[in-house]
Amino acid sequence: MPALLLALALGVDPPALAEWLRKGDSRAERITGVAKSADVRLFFAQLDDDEPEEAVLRYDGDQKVEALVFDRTAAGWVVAGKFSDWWNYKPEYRDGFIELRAVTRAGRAELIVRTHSGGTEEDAIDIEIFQLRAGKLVAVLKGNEYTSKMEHPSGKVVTAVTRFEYPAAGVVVMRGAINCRAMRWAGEVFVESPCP
Ligand SMILES: [Ca+2]
Repeated sequence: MPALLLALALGVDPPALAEWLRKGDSRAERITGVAKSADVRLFFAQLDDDEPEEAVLRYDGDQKVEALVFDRTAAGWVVAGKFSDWWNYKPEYRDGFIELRAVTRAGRAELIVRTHSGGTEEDAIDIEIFQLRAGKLVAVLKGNEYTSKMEHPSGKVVTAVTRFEYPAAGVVVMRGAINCRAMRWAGEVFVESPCP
């Protein structure tokens, strides 16, 4: 993250920044690079071990959607990370861009970020699952969701979709038409596990 962004965002109250983005206040552009946003969402969630909830601010800009993740410290709010989805951008990408979900343990959410990337045949979405540890966002799982064409044994070309599923606490399943990969949380990291 640029030092300037970090410095500007230190002490900035996420609800205030959300208002500035909605109204087109020049302070919003200095912090985010976006002058005004028509779709601003502010989420609070418990992302780490300290008591105050963290904040995630999602806003759209010119052909992109972005999110700032704020950690609350004794010195005030600090930006822990910034994410952006812009490749071949469509407004509906906003909905799945940021997800806050307790993947590995109850009462504490992980941050799931879904971004689009280039491809000719496939519609691919890169997925990263982050945990907030001591103010730093640590990626604990990476993968892809995608739609691809494949030939069925009958000779017919079928569309195969692979999606992330969260069937139980600590379990992530990436299931496609003919493939399945499962990961189980082992306390510090995800490990390969039999597909349920
Ligand atoms: Ca917290």
